[in-house]
Amino acid sequence: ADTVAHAAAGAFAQVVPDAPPGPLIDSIWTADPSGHVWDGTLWIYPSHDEDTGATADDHGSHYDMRDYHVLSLDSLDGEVVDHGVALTLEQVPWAARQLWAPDAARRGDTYYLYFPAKDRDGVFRIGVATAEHPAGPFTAQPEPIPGAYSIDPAVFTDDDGSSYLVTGGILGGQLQRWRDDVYTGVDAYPGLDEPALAPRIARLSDDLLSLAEPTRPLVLVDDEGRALTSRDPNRFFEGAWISKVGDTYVFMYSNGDSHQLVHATGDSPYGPFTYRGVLLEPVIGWTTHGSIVEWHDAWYLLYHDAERSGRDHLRTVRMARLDLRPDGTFATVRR
Ligand code: FUB
Repeated sequence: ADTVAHAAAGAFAQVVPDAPPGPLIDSIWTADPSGHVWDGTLWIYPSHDEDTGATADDHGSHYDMRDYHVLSLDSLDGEVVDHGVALTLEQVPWAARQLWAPDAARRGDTYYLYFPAKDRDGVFRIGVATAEHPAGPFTAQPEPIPGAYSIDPAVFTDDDGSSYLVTGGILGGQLQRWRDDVYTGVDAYPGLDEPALAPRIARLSDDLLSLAEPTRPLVLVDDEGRALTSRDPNRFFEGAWISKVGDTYVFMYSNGDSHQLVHATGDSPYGPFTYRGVLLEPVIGWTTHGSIVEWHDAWYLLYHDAERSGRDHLRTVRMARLDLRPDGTFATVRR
């Protein structure tokens, strides 16, 4: 893969910036950044947005991505490196279109890229590909991961070495078309006063290529332990991410309609997670999605917006410093 260096000018915002921090990269459109610090380097696995001419609709057909690039950053004031194409749609035997938000993991000397794509029947599945280097090139497994579905895979590895895969997204992400791990093809949403659709979580097998157990719902609750309902503006929409801060598990996600990232905390990766508030004020653009990384003894938020293009599906990855409060929650990053 060809390697291109790009200055990360102004990439690091204060907690309360006057304007969004500068793009991490402006030579390509990037979104949905998943960050991992490995051997001191921040590796970023984003979606690679392109304008292919696909018609916009409620199912997100215009998010018509065809490959992945991997980015890296060696130091806080360093340059963002675009390591070029790491995996293409054509290299995934089962995938037909729409390489949406990815994540990555490492075990031993092997790197794993998890990604959603629509199969030839138009159903979002979750794939995995492996590489010997964090930037790839990645080789996809011939079939999607059995039992995993919908979009936005995120892998969390706990202190005991167990890794968990969390997925899900409603509307274009098709979570509403699954019941008890079976694809129904029917859009079925709970009533407004019923518990909202929940993302799905399962422990991964030791080789990180399959699920070790059936998925279960990751439930979000309010201060009184009641499940957030479909009516709740902070119900889960998409963009799951789990971090561990001390002994507390932090679940970050997009609540969709308000274009915010929000967060919840819990005592187990399986949840339940109690809603704790807004992490990032509304972005420009319909979607928002990101990750939390600890790097150089500080916490950072990676996220995207559509401010630079003015078009929902042509997005830009940014990074802002997070302020960890004494109670283990994060202060809101204001824009
Ligand atoms: O990038 C395509 C989709 O948009 C992602 O999978 C969602 O999280 C949203 O950001």
